[in-house]
Amino acid sequence: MSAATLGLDGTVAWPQEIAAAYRAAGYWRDQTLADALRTWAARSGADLALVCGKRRWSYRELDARVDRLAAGLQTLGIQPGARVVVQLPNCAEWLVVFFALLRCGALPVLALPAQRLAEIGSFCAQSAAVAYIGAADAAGYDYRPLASALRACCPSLRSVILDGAQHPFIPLASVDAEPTSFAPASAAAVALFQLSGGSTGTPKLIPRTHNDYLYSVEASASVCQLSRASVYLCALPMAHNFPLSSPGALGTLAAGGCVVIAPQPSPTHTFGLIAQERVTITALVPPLARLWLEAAPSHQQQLASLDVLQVGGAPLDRTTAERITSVLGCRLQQVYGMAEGLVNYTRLDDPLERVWTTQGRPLSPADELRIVDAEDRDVAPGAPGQLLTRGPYTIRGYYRAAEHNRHAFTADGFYRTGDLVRMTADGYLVVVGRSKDQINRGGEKIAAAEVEQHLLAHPHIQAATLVAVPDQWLGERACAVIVTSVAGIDRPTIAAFLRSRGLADYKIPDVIRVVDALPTTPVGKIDKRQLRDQLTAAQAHSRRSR
Ligand code: OOB
Repeated sequence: MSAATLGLDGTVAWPQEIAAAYRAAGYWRDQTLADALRTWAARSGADLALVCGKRRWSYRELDARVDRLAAGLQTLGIQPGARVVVQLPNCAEWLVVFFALLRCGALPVLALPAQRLAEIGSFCAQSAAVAYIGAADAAGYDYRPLASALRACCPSLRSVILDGAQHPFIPLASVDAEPTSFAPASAAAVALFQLSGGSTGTPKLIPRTHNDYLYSVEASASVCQLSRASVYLCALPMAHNFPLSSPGALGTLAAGGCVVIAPQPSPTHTFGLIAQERVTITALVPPLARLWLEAAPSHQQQLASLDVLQVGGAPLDRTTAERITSVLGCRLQQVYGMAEGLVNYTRLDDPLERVWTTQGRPLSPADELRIVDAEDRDVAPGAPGQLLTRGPYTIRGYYRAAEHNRHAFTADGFYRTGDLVRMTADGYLVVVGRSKDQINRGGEKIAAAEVEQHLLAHPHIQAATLVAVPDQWLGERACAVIVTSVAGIDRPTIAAFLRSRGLADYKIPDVIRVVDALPTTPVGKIDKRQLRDQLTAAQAHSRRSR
């Protein structure tokens, strides 16, 4: 940690001279995100800012609602600097809550609707959150028991605010007060927390400052050529960095466009909206892009306004990439990004071959990339290696995680992405694999260690490991390989056990394999590579013999 400074608040700041250089270059403008919304509202006042169901709000209306909620949050005692875990489904309230917290100086921790007590409890504990803001129910799930359990297990939580709930919770609609003014926050301070996909037992909090986040939002809007005419469909969960900031909902507002919010990303929930609102751009993960491709031929007319489809979050195969351009009749943009910062885009005027076969190049001229071998030595040009990066919107450390940061960052502040990439002669990245112990289940990230810990808590599981197996639809699925002395430990038993421990559904292993012993490497570690190879070969064999 030689070059960076560890703040008293548990965040790692950029070294002063580098921060000064980012300001001098105009990347950091020292404006907070809450002030940015004010600027956008002053510029685009009467224009349509967002559409959600029957609600159609102008920029002025969005800004005014944010003012009232911010004042209401203050009357609840939410102070500047306080952390608040937000877990809302895609809806207009998501944006109002997000900006209202920023306006009153509080720091939203952006949780996903799919996360459950194990994850949300850990975020509350790690951030010492004073409040949780969620929904009573969404997509068929009742969040009230989770909210009650949080109250019981997180001593720092003082307010549990739920949209659509009554006593004993605080109904979101009741949090309202006459607008008031707030002391300005520093744009160099942490604005919000993203969550890491992780490779360790506990997902880490990613502190993003106003300066770095706003820069990535505005620069992304410019690379994606967003304008007043842009209509962005927010179909992926809004808390995720991709639909929020790459350029996503925030980039659209920065450009004066309109954000259309879809409750779910399936064709049933989106194609009608695309036609009705004349959507021009949206973002999907590869499995959803494939789902859209299947449904598109019979709905061609509905998709006529769609100009750009961004695909990212997980590897996109060339066949699907080609079909996006031919079947959907729109431009494809590959996006390779991470909640920690760095985002790469293919450019809208790139030749098709490049768009089909690479994951883009960095957003910013100030993004620094190194591709290195196991000893951190630069590999030969074009050779694959581990990607390290630092820059004006890539964090220098996870929140309150000094020990973990020692491994996750180099001494001179490069973030170890855990991705294996190669760089083409013209500076584009191709993601070829991964060195981190993670499963990328169609864009949803699963830290193997986290699930393994839960599996090992089962009284009849003596050894357990989680590995990725290839899947035609999702790219990868999670396979738990376990050693157990008891017959009849099957997937339903394990799924019920993991759910009872509060683990999100997407982290529950898709496949369970029982073995006598786990293979080990010469130093005695579990040999995941061997297991992966065996499972992949067995899968290919059973497919051939079917
Ligand atoms: C995005 O962010 P996260 O934090 O959920 O996941 C980051 C990781 C990357 O390190 C990489 O392993 C994988 O997801 N990934 C891709 C990819 N985009 C992300 N792997 C292959 N091809 C791609 N295009 O996933 C994210 C954040 C902002 C924008 C886009 C994606």
